[in-house]
Amino acid sequence: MSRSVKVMGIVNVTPDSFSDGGRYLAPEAALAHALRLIAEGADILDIGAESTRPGADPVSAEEEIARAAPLVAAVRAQGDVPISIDTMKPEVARAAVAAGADIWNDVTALGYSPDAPAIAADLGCEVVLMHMQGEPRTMQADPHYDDVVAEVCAFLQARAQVAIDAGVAREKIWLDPGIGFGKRVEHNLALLAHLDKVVALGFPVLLGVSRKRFIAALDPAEGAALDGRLAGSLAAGLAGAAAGAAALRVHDVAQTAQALKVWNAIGEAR
Ligand code: HH2
Repeated sequence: MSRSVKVMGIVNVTPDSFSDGGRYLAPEAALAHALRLIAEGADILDIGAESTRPGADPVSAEEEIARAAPLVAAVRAQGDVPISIDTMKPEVARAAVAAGADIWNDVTALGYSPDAPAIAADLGCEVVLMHMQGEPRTMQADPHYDDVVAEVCAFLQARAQVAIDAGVAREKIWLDPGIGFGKRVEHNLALLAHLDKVVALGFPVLLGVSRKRFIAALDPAEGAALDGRLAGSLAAGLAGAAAGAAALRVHDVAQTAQALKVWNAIGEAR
């Protein structure tokens, strides 16, 4: 049986993202990058204007909107690929949806401000609710769990209920275990090994493993450099696909699309 796992291509318009910060900050470079990812097979584009890497400096809503909204509008003007806005701030989500975004990807699972769930309902867009322990600046200082899989599942289920209670339609909700967000290597591996438990919560699951640091921890020699993490990103992404992930959030769209094509073809031959 084959499943169609979507590829979400990452477009970071930030000066400091961990893997591609600064590269696509200029509007023309960002649009060209977005269009290249679509040509390479991205089913969704995830546009982010604030880095969430450990230790990253916060960005004002005005600055985030100034970076992201024109790009959302420019991509929207070129076609109808679903666009997601990677932000924790409701006002940025609102501006991005007004510019044509379809999905609010929120690493705080609508927890940035008390009015975030109601604003998501009002916007009527899809929402990605991601798990994070702590906040980006300090989350890797000392993450601790008694049972990481159970705690992440309980958190995601609770946040989905908060969203539904605020008026977000159930079918518009995605869940994401938040690989690397307040998690040690063993926590990330446990979540990947038991991703089926997150899938069993009954919502589509988005998985972000692309170029993340746990890959370097498993292969320090190759993975120290970001461009040495592609093979590990593909391995982790396919493990997620096999566990039932609905979409993979990736930097390397062409390579991920090819890996999924081969994986799908094998599934179809079964
Ligand atoms: N990871 C990052 C950012 N946003 N959103 C979701 N839903 N899931 C993730 O795993 C996730 C995310 C971090 O990656 P990146 O965008 O490359 O870096 P930065 O946050 O430094 O911009």
